Amino acid sequence: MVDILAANWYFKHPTKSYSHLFNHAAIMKTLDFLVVLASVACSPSTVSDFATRDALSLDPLPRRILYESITDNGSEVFLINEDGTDRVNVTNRAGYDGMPSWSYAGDEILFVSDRDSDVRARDVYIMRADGTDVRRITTDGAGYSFPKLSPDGTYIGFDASRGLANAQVWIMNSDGDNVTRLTYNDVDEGYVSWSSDSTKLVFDSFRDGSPEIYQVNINDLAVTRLTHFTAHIGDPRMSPSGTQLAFESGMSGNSEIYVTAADGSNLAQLTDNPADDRAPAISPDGLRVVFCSDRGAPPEAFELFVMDIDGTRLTKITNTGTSNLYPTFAPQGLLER
Ligand SMILES: [Ca+2]
Ligand SMILES: [Ca+2]
Repeated sequence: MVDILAANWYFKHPTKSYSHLFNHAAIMKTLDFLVVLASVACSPSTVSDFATRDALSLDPLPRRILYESITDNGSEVFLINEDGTDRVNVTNRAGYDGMPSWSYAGDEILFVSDRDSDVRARDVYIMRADGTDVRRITTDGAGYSFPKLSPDGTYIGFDASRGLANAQVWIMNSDGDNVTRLTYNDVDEGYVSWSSDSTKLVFDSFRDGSPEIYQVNINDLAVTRLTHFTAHIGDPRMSPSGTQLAFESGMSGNSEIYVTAADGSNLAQLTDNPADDRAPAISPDGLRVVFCSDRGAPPEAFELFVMDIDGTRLTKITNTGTSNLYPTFAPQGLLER
């Protein structure tokens, strides 16, 4: 569905842009280092314990985060490290480029852009993670939002109205063919994310009169309601491991970040701040959460924050004074670098 944050899409403020790209050499060097540690970990007894702990505590490279940021060029797709370093503008063109998500291998970025439309209609595109080799996937400009590649690479899940009165949940083949509608309601439904086995899509909807989180099976269209909080709730995101669900809700008075088990049980509140805390995503190892918040930001602006899965070690990682939206951690392949 078209998110509340969408109201900020065209909100423009001056900001810096960066053109440097992924430091692949450093990634490969660290990979070699971890291979050495892993070989040590295969040795007997206490050596393996120490080697494992050392490998974790060294945290050789910060996790990489993909997001949309509003700049002088309108929205752009950006990458940034979880410690706020190495911020890169991947798209760097006038017009809308946003709602980015990773391919499972982390080598490509799916996103929405109006680059080929005279009327700012948005289609789905894919590019290499360094911004090169942009390929157009859809051509009808049908209001595509939040496209996500399934972990097995077969499908793209998304929401769009496609001529209907409300946004609904759809899938299409990864090349844009065979568009199939998955939900049938007269309310907005969307902001999809995939289950780890590529068979289900989590989404938010007002279908039962209040905003809740649901899951649809792509094979038989069976829908399961995951939350029963009867309070404002949205921005659901299944964790890459498929074991945790992150979302925002106003159930405690204002928008806060929450995590549950994948079935909606075991609710945990991670933030407690009068600001608007939105759009959470969990890291592939389940240890960290990235989200956007207007705490300390100018009106209509959102900055990115990262915290541990228990809400501790909160760090602000952007400071643009504009809106930084829809963050997501790099997939496992890039995390274990
Ligand atoms: Ca742009
Ligand atoms: Ca809050």
